[in-house]
Amino acid sequence: MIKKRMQDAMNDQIQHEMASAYLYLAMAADFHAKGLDGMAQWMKVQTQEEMVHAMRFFAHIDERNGRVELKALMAPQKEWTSPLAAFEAAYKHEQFITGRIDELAKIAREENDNAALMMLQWFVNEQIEEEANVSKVIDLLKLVGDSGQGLLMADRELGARVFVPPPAGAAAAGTPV
Ligand code: OFO
Repeated sequence: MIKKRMQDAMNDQIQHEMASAYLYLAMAADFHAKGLDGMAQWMKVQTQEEMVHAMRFFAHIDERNGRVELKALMAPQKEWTSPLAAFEAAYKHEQFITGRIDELAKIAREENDNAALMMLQWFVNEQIEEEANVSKVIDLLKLVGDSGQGLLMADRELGARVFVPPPAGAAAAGTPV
């Protein structure tokens, strides 16, 4: 059975992952409103990934006989001044999430919770990818600068991103995807 301290920390993380999904969905809405449908698609895929992250924590708590407790979500920001500003905000947010995962791993070590530690290893790797993905887009947008044509090309490229659902049952503890 999962210990209360670990369960509480993971319930907080479900809230963080859902807040991430909400933030990226708000960015998608802003991109759609500005005619940047490719970037909106990129953010919608990111939203789906965040939901998968939340469900991994949900499954882990549940499978270890714990109690999932959902918390309130705040309304996200509605508008960003430019695509670069939005992706920079996303990058900053991912760095915050990486810090939360590190904190969870610290709690797991302190509680001698090897099951949680194994499950969290997936997230440690995932956060490297999350930060790298956003960072790549920031580099691209910096290259594009003020070029309208460049922005349209970047929009088309980012619109090619597709969501790959995890295999059935992969939300379980430590299952590699
Ligand atoms: Fe769940 O990784 Fe982004 O926030």
